[in-house]
Amino acid sequence: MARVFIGIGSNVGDRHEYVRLAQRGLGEMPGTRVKALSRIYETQSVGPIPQGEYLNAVAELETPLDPYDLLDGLEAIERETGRVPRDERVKWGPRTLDLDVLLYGNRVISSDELIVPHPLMHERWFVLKPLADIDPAVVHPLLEMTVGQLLIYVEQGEAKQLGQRC
Ligand code: PH2
Ligand code: MG
Ligand code: MG
Repeated sequence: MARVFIGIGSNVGDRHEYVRLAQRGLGEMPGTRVKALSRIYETQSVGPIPQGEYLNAVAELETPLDPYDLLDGLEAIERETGRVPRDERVKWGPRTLDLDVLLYGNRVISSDELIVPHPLMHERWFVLKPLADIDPAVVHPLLEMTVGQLLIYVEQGEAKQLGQRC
């Protein structure tokens, strides 16, 4: 069983309904249990494309799925909300539902399909804040800092300098 954290984001349509659908869908993946859910935050969109505000949350899972089967499961839940397939999407564009693998235990993965830890998580308040709600002592395996420490860096505007190792 792996301890996994999933980032949840929605900024199109019935955002609350999509977040609820995500929370339910995560617990319906084979052998998977949702161990904790963060609060839900409304956040200004971050990135190059101006777009509506997001709802963001994080879920902690216990799952027997390997990272790639987990990714398939996340994409199936995204598709239930009508999200367009990966190859037709606008990078950084608005989305009904975005489910990202933030951390998969202490694993470090870098392939075409999947990068773990999520390469921008250490700079993003909308990821670190809900993750710290669940457990601020979780350690980022590349930066060897806790989520609580990373959140302080972000809130002080110093997180970008950490990025070289991710
Ligand atoms: N996701 C993005 C781009 N920008 N901004 C916020 N606030 N929340 C997100 O989930 C988000 C974003 C691409 O995945
Ligand atoms: Mg994302
Ligand atoms: Mg994504």
